[in-house]
Amino acid sequence: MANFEKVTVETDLLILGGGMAACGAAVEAAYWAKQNGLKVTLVDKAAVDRSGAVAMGLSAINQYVGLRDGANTVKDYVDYVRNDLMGITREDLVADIARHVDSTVHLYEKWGLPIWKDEKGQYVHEGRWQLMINGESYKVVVAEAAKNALLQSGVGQIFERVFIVGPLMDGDRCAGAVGFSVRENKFYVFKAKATLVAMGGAVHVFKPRSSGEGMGRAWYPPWNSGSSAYFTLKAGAEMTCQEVRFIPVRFKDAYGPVGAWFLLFKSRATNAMGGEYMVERKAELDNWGPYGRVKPIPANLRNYLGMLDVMDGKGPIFMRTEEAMQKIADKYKDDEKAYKKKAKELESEAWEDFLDMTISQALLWAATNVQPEVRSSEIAAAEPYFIGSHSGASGAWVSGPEDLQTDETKDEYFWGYASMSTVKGLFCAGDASGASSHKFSSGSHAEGRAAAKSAIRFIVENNTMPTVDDATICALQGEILKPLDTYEKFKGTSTTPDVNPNYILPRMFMFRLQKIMDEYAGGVTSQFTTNESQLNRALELLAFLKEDSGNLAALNLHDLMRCWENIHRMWQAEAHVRTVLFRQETRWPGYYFRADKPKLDEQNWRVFANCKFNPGTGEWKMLTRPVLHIFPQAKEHELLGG
Ligand code: SFD
Ligand code: AMP
Repeated sequence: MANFEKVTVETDLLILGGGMAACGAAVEAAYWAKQNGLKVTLVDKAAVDRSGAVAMGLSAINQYVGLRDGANTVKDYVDYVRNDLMGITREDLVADIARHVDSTVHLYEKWGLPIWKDEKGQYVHEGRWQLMINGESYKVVVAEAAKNALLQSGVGQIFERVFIVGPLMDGDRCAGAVGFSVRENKFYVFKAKATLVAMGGAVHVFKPRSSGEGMGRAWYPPWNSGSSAYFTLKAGAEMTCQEVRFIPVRFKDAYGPVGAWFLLFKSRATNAMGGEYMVERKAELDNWGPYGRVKPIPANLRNYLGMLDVMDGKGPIFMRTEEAMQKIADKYKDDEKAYKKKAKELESEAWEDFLDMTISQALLWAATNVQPEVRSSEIAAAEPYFIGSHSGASGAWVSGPEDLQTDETKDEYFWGYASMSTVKGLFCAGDASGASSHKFSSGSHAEGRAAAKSAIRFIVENNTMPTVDDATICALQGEILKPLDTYEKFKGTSTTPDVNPNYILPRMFMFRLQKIMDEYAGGVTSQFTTNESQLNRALELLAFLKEDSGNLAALNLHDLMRCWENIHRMWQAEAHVRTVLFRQETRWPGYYFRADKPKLDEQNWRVFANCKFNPGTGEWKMLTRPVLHIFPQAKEHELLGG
C-alpha cells in the first residue's frame, strides 16, 4: 500500500492489550522499568478507559481470597478451581494468582473503586470468593491507574486504536509485534526485548444465539476476537486446554450474568413444570467421577443438568427472581417500614447488577415490562466462548513461578521465567494464559502484574534487541494490508460491494466460520454435542475457509480490522476442533459432549491436552502434559469439601 506510513517503535517491554491483565502489567512494569532504566509500550486496539471485557463495568469482583482475615487459604482456592475444572488445572499458576489477588483488590479500593461494605465496615460478599462493587466505572478506575503509572513515571507510552495482527520473530525469540491503526493509514512495527500478550479471549467463533437486530450481542465482548490465541500460536507457543471452552448460563437474549442471582439473592432456577433440575437430576452427578460430588458443583455440570431438562422438552428454564426477592423481603415482614425499605433496596440491587455490567439486559427488562420482583426471567446456556480467566481454561502453556514448584513439578511447570510461554521473551496473562481458570477481572490484573515483573527480569537478563530483517517486515505489511488492495482491484466487477466473485467480505467470512463451528463442533444448534466424524468434517471445511481467507477484502480500515479479527477467530476455532478431537472422552458435559466418547476417562485423560503449531512447517502437534499437585495430593474427602 503506497499511501501507508510505516511507523517503527522500539521499546523494552511491549504490552499488547489494554484490559485487566494489561492494566495490571502496566502498573507493575512502570515500577520495575524505572528502577532499571527501561521503556514500556502498551498497545490497545481500542481506548483503554473502556476497552475489553470490563468496558461496561462489572457488578462484582469474582476473585478475592480474603487472606488477611484468615477467611480462606491459597490451597482452598486451588481446590475450588481444580474441582470446578473437573480435575484439570495448573495448581502452581492458580496458587500464584490466589496469593497476590487480594493486594490487587486493595489497590482498586485505594484508586477509588466503591466496594460494598456492611455496617461493620467489612466487604459484602456475593459468594465465598466474590465481592459486590458499584462497578459501572470499574474499567475507568483501573485504566487511570495504569495510564498514570506509565505516563507519569516517564517510562511508558500508550498507543490506542492500533490493532495488533501478529508476532515478529527473531529465530526462537519473540521480537515484538506488527499491526495497523484503525483510524489512520499507518502500519506499525513494534520491536521489543520482551512481549506480554494480554489481548483477551474470543467471541463469535461459534454462531451466537442472537440474530437479526440483536446480532453481535453476546455475553463476552465482541471485540475480543482471538488475537491472543492467534499471536501465541503463530509465534509457535505451546497452547493448553484449547478444548475447554466456556458456556455461561445467562439471562436469555441479553446475556445478563447469573452469579448475583444464584449467590447473593439465592435464587432457584426451575423448568416449565416448576421442577428444579439441580434437585431432580442430582443422580446424574454420580456419572462424573469425584467431580459430581464436590461443592460447589462444577459450572459445566450445573449447565448440563439444565440442558438435560431442555433436551427433554421441559424448557424454558426460569430464574425465579420474584421468589428470591420475596424470600429475602419476608425476613422483614414484621416491620412494615423495614419491609418496604428492603423491597426497594432489593429492586435497585437487581437493576444495578445489570446496569453495572450488562446494560442491554436492563434495557430488555424495561422493553418487555419485566419487574423482577413480580415475574421470573428466562435463562439459557449461551454459545461457547474462549476465556481462560472465567470457568473456561484455554490459553498458552506458561511457566509457573519457581518458588511454588515441588520436586515433581519443577521440570514440567517451570522454565526460567514465570508467565513466559514456551517461546523465549513471549509472556502471557489473563485470558491469554491457560489452565489457570477463575482469575476473573481481579486475578487477571494480579497475573498481569506478576507477568510484567517477570518480563522485566527477562529483559534485564537478556538485554539485547532482537533483530528482524526488513524483507520479513515488508512481506508482513503486504500480507496484512492485502484486503484493502483486493477490494480496490476487484470492486468494479460487481454492482454491490458485498457480492463479488473475486473476494469475500469479513462479515460473510465470519458467518461461514460460525456455521461450521455451530453445526460440527458442538454449538447451540447441535445441543453442544459433537463426535469424531463431525470434528473431521469441521477440519475439512475450516481448511477451505483458510484457503479463502487469502481473498478477504476490506473497504476501509475498520473493515481491515474485521478481516483480521475473523482470521484470528478461525485459528482459535482450529485449535479448538483439533483438541476436542484429540481428547478421547467427555470431561466437561455442559460445555461439550463427545457423543462417541460419552464418558469420563480418569485413567487415561486426567491430563492436559496441549497443541502446538509449527510456523516453519505449518504442522500441528498434539501432546499431553501431566496434571501434578503442588499441595499434598487431594484425597477423596478433601475433594468433597471443595
Ligand atoms: O459475573 C487488542 N468478568 C467478570 N469478572 C469479575 O471479576 N467479576 C464479574 O462480575 C465478571 N463478570 C463479567 C465478566 C466479563 C464480562 C464480559 C461480563 C461480566 C459481561 C470477567 C472479566 O471481565 C475477565 O476475566 C477479564 O476482563 C479478563 O482480562 P483480560 O485482560 O484477559 O481481557 P480484557 O479485559 O477483555 O482485555 C483485552 C484487551 O485486549 C485488547 N485487544 N488490542 C490490540 N490488538 C488486538 N488485536 C486486540 N484484541 C483485543 C482489548 O481492546 C482489551 O483492551 S461475570 O459475568 O462473570
Ligand atoms: P456468573 O455471573 O455466572 O459469571 O458468576 C459469577 C461468579 O459466581 C463466578 O465466580 C461463578 O463461578 C459463581 N457462580 C455462579 N453461579 C453459581 C452457582 N450456582 N454456584 C456456585 N457458584 C456460582
